[in-house]
Amino acid sequence: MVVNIRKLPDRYYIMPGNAACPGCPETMGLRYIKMALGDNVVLVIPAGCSSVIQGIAPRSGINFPILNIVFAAAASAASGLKAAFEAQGKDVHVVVWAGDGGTGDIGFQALSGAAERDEDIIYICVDNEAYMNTGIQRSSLTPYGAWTTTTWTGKKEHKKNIPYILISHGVKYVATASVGYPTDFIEKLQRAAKIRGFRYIHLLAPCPIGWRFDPGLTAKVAQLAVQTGLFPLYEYINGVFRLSPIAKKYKDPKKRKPVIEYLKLQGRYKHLLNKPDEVKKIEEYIENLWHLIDALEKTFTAEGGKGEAIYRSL
Ligand SMILES: Cc1ncc(C[n+]2csc(CCOP(=O)(O)OP(=O)(O)O)c2C)c(N)n1
Ligand code: SF4
Ligand SMILES: [Mg+2]
Repeated sequence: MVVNIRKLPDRYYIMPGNAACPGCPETMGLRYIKMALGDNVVLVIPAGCSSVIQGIAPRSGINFPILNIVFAAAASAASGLKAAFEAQGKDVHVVVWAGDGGTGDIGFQALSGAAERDEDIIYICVDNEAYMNTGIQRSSLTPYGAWTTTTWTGKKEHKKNIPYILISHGVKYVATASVGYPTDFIEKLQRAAKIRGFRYIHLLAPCPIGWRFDPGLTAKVAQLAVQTGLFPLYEYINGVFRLSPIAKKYKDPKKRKPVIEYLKLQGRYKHLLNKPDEVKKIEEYIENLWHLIDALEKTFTAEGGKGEAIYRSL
């Protein structure tokens, strides 16, 4: 399945004059969801930037149905909503759209429970690597070295690997995506929509406010994360793992861009640009991440090359 983005519907899903900052990655991602899945979607959004962008009815900044829910309950509320639709005989995609704080920290128990029960929902983590809506506090998904208002000298711990944790739950579908590669994200959404059961997509969403970069560079920063090897793009469907076509070449360290190109665009890394030991720690993190990718590729293969056929059939 290859998507032609020009042929997808492009209505006013995100209304002009909404409350998002210029260059906001969350409005980009929300628009792609509707372009990919059409009108048969209800979103479940816990507290975060997107619930503010959405605004207050009847002057909503987002032009599709949304259930707002408390932080800890997004995945369980979505599970109940899906069951209610089923009881009414309605086939609706119930999609959670939650931040990294709402996913990796406060909503994690509900997420893990819904994954373990194989609830028939799509869960998307929109990962801007901090609690942006309340003033850029660190989350467990903030990366090593990054400045936030609660890590003034740079975070000392590495990012929690949520997609890997979800693969360990043995769910039907896990993918990583980046707002810098909309076609890849849309294709993943459409593949996920064809599967029943629990599906998880981790969407990297660089935030110009919290990461301290020029708002015109959101897509570029989102691409650089992939091109430096810091954010590998992949899919895991029914026990088969594969690197996404656009990300395959970054398996080879020589094809990756130097991570400093990514770091130097962002004010949140300003304090460590002249500290080679700190940059080295981030380079080592990238190496370790790719060792894990290598292990996943070797572990989750389909016999007789059936893996590619599974992907092509969806
Ligand atoms: C239980 C609870 N704790 C704290 C808050 C305050 N709060 C609202 S939005 C938010 C930040 C959300 O961060 P994230 O989930 O990463 O989404 P983002 O704002 O970055 O999109 C916080 C801490 C809350 N609403 N409920
Ligand atoms: S703080 Fe970042 S994620 Fe939140 S609305 Fe502004 S640009 Fe978007
Ligand atoms: Mg966040």
